[in-house]
Amino acid sequence: MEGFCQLVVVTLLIIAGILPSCLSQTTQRFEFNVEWKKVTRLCHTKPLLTVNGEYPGPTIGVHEGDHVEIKVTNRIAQNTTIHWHGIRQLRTGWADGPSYITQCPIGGGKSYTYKFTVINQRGTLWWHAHYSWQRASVYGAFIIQPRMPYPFSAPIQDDFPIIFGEWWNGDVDSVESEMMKYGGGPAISNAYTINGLPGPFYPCSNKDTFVKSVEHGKTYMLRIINAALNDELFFAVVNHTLTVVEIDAVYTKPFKTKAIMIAPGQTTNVLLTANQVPDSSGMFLMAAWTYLTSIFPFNNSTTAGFLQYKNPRSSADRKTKHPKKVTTFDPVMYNLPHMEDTKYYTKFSDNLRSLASPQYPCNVPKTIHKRVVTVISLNLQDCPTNKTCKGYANKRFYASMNNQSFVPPSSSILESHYKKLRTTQFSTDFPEKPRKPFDYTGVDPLTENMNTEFGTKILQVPYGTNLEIVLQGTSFLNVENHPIHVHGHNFFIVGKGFGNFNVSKDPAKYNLVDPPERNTVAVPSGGWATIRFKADNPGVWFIHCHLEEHTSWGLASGFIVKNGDGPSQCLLPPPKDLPSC
Ligand SMILES: *[C@@H]1O[C@H](CO)[C@@H](O)[C@H](O)[C@H]1NC(C)=O
Ligand SMILES: *[C@@H]1O[C@H](CO)[C@@H](O)[C@H](O)[C@H]1NC(C)=O
Ligand SMILES: *[C@@H]1O[C@H](CO)[C@@H](O)[C@H](O)[C@H]1NC(C)=O
Ligand SMILES: *[C@@H]1O[C@H](CO)[C@@H](O)[C@H](O)[C@H]1NC(C)=O
Ligand SMILES: *[C@@H]1O[C@H](CO)[C@@H](O)[C@H](O)[C@H]1NC(C)=O
Ligand SMILES: *[C@@H]1O[C@H](CO)[C@@H](O)[C@H](O)[C@H]1NC(C)=O
Ligand SMILES: *[C@@H]1O[C@H](CO)[C@@H](O)[C@H](O)[C@H]1NC(C)=O
Ligand SMILES: [Cu+2]
Repeated sequence: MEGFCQLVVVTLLIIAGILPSCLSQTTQRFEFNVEWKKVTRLCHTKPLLTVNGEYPGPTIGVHEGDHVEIKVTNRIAQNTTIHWHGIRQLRTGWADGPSYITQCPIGGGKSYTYKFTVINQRGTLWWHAHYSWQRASVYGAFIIQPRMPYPFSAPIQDDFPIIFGEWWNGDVDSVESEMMKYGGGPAISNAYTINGLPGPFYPCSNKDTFVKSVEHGKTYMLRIINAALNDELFFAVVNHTLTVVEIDAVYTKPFKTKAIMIAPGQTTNVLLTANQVPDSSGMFLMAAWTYLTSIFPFNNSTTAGFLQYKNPRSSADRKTKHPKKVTTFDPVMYNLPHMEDTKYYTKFSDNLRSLASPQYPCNVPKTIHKRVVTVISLNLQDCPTNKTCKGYANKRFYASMNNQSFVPPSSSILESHYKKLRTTQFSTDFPEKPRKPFDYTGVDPLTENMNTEFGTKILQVPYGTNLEIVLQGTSFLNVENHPIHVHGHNFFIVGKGFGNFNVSKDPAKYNLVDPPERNTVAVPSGGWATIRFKADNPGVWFIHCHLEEHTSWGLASGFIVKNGDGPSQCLLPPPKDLPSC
């Protein structure tokens, strides 16, 4: 069957005359060396895992329609993989990157070339390691230039990435291994960063501050990426308004806001016009801090950088070359919402709408073939006999979807699926609704049995299935906003709300006209979100919470999209250099 698939592909491509035009398309090649590099922040020097010694890693810049080949060479003793976050990977699931889902990891000293074509996507995405917690420092921007002019009129003077991350003074690998060993929460990071720089509010960090110079009267596009491991963030620029024009590489109806909320895994393009009158320093602060919905410890601190006006209209001479020393901190002045301002987040996310223009239509499935309702939950597992557990009440933390805590297999699910291997490494019986319904957001958590089941259960759907997934948050342990990321597909967020999803009244309120299209949805804290998409990409696709601690605890699953009828609906054969386990 698969052989037949391949044969037909080539034959039909030649008949259709597609092959020659494919061959003449632009191929963009990059080389990524995953290697250690000594880096100092907050006066702490440590070996940091990097790509090509850069932190953040190199920006990938391509054009819509380009074919991309990135040769990743692993120059460390540990395994690694890289994920091109948000790239659809149409029929090229082998290049998606999540370890043990679509590939075995790249071992030390080995290389693997990720090959894919950027089809019908434009804007800001990003890439990151997808092996254990390596993405703490192995990440960078993935920018797709459009073939057509922007659908907004403002002439853009310049555009630049604003990538949020987290810095630990210590070794990040041990943060994860400690957490998994004792079942407690992870050690919190020492700083948030903008483009790898914590900024002036941290000790010994004034010199590590991101500064972008701008010209008065000009408009800039900020390509904002949240690469932080475990924290959702608010971001704002003092005295400037932001106009949101794109999320997750999809244009939106433009709207103005004083601040954005961005969850790990998400990207947001905003326009900023440098139209303020600066003081003698010529500088305006930009800052990010936590959007807090969890009771878990977090770093109550602020990362900041500056816009530096090139020609301050103020008469005073500007002498400072270094960012001005900031001593007072006033979030209101900085345009930042209060950390626990869920109302602000709700209003902000209600404003996100697809552009839905003739050129950029919003192809939301109006009808569905299958609805899956999944509870996304934290869990408190009873401690194994004679073990020490450092979660709550001498138990250990886990997380789950429909009470299934995902255990990664030790070989590639995509490879097993493609080769039709008989395996007990995974099964396709993920429960399509909660087996034991309860009042998800109303339970008094600590009186409940919060244990979970462990396994590697995923869904399987035929090619072309219009799939609806209701992501239902819970009050187990605590209510919390979870950024759920789907690989291989964009989806439409057709509905959301607080409390429990009600199938007899909520679907009637769905937005099937211009819902936001993205690859990562921040599911309301103590509420639910419904996503819809056409499963039109044959392969195996990971779904998981983009808070890394929750993925480690098992808040993940996945789905197989089977091959369709024609050659254009078949997964391509695996590349020759695909790593093996
Ligand atoms: C949190 O942020 C402060 C700066 O406000 C920093 O000094 C500290 O190291 C950070 N980390 C922890 C674990 O508190
Ligand atoms: C922002 O604008 C207000 C007036 O609208 C002014 O009082 C304030 O000083 C400005 N802040 C900065 C940092 O320029
Ligand atoms: C963060 O720290 C500030 C200053 O210490 C404090 O006023 C505020 O309550 C803290 N916020 C949270 C959510 O802990
Ligand atoms: C737990 O420890 C006790 C005392 O050290 C021992 O008798 C018992 O066999 C242990 N149980 C298990 C399951 O290892
Ligand atoms: C989840 O599974 C565990 C282990 O089987 C069980 O004890 C618990 O009752 C289940 N919880 C729910 C909500 O289904
Ligand atoms: C769901 O909504 C219907 C219609 O409004 C209502 O009758 C029903 O009680 C609701 N169910 C729950 C569990 O709240
Ligand atoms: C790397 O991955 C392979 C394949 O899963 C595994 O056998 C090996 O133990 C891993 N190596 C390290 C250093 O973790
Ligand atoms: Cu989560």
